[in-house]
Amino acid sequence: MAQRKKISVIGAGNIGGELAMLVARRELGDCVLLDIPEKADFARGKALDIMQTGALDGFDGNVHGTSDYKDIAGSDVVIVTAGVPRKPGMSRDDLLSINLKIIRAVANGIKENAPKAFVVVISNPLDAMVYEMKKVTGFDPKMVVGMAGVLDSARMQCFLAMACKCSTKDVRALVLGGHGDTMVPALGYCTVNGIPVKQLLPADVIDGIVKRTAGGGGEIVKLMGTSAYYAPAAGAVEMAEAYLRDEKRILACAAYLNGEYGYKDMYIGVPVVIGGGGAERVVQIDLSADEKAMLDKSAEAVRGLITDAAKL
Ligand code: NAI
Ligand code: 2OP
Repeated sequence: MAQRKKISVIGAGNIGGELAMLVARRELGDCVLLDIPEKADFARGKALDIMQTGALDGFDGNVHGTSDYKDIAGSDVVIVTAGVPRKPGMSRDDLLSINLKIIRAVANGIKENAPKAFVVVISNPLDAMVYEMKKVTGFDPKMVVGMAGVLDSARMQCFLAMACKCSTKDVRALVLGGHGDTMVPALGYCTVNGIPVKQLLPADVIDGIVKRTAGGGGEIVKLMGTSAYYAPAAGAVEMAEAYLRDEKRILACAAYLNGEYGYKDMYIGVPVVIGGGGAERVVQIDLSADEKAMLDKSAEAVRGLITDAAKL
């Protein structure tokens, strides 16, 4: 008999709750929502709330709240949102020491209980956290990826659609690099139904959109007092779905690089084919000299974080 897929979400906070809802709504499989023991009931409550939504909206699947890592056994996908989000005035990098301890504990839980899972890390600072996840689990790097590029690209698509006064469905954007102020919008690959945006918008408007994209997370933190969660959850589900359904999507993800783009032994946002084999292949694209210089700067910033993390 065919078995349902199992998707575990670590951290039942803002992103985790929205993720569990999306997993259930899209009927990707059964979902486990795990948080620390003090918040086990909170996770159980969210799980029940989501299952009751299924009775109204007509979707099936179990959602189970817990704090017991044994419950994630046999997971096909584990999505990690555990950690502290930014408060106004904080950078993602300010979260390094606190979230590093959390990610190490979570990585051990996944290693022991779900060794075959495709792991998608969301916790910040993203590129350092996903590197640590791979290091502690010792998993094949194809099975450990970070979610940020899909979110940053979606933000840029949204701003481009607003400026072009057109549907976001027709807009494609590609944002590479680390998930921080040094992210790199690859403008040559940003199009509206195939038309390069440079032909549709004046340079100063595009410059404004590039800056707004890089500050897109901070803009929301300032407005809400905490970080975004709807779009981050949607981005991670897109990656999980590409794996579960072997879609071979080309998505901007933080992937482990072993020489690609000239970087070794680090995670950074690049286009990656996501399918049943995980992060199956890094796609190498041509970048302008300016874009490559920006990517080098971004890689340097990520390398600095990884070096700091190794000392903690
Ligand atoms: P939140 O505070 O609403 O939820 C985090 C949850 O993690 C809490 O329920 C907390 O109890 C739980 N947690 C803490 N330690 C844990 C542990 N050891 N095991 C299991 N659960 C644990 O935060 P939110 O808004 O859901 O954000 C989560 C993370 O995602 C933050 O680090 C944030 O900066 C990051 N983020 C990343 C984005 C990206 O593009 N990669 C975008 C937006 C946020
Ligand atoms: C975001 O980009 C803060 O990483 C978080 O929304």
